[in-house]
Amino acid sequence: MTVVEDLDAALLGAKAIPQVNLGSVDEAYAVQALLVQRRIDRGEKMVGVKMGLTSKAKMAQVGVDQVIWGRLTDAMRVPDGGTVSLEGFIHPRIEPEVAFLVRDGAIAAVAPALEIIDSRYADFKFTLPDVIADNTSAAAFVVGAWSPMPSNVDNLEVLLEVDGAVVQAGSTAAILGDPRRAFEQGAAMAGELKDGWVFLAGAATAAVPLERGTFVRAVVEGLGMASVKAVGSWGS
Ligand code: OOG
Ligand code: MG
Repeated sequence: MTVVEDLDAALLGAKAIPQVNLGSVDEAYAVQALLVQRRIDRGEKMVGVKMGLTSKAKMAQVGVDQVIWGRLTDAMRVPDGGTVSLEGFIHPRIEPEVAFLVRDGAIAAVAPALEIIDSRYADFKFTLPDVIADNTSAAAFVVGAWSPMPSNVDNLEVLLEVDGAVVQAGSTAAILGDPRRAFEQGAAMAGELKDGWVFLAGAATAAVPLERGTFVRAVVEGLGMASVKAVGSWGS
């Protein structure tokens, strides 16, 4: 099987595969495009772009120190305050994000967000090309209420709470110094950002395992929160 088929089978069967050790970043983005195209062919729609490894906390957690980007589809979107079924995930983690709403190639609004990542590789272990090929571990995301862009978006406190307890704390300053920089880089890397798309700037803190039955919130100073409840169990 090809790498695209292997990654797609891992996604559909919720079963991790060994690292594939792709040779180059260009090859990896080509694999990602084909992988997501399979989802589009199954009826999903592109609804945005996500950045990955835009903070040192995230780079350190996965041992890869380059900014990457991936694709978001409507099937990954979970309503704010809704529930997400862990059925179908391999070993999900959750992390706090800042989301931007795209209009005319620019930022039209900002919202607190959560991303659920679920590497299709065993033990969440991958190289830079491998994680790019795996659509940057994208699995699901939640976007809170949109606000107009505040004057300060580069130094807002970010909290990740599980069942009311703070488990990660950081600042939007951790996202390339300013999450708007992630937007600029993402726009250049993705080549195109369409009106109405969601743009996730990348987590400001490390991710934590997403456990069944837990209620998770991302709280971003001045912007409010995004929340989700995890139901069902994962793993095989
Ligand atoms: C890669 C995805 C990174 C982020 O916000 O930095 C990412 C991973 O951690 O598996 O989504
Ligand atoms: Mg993320």
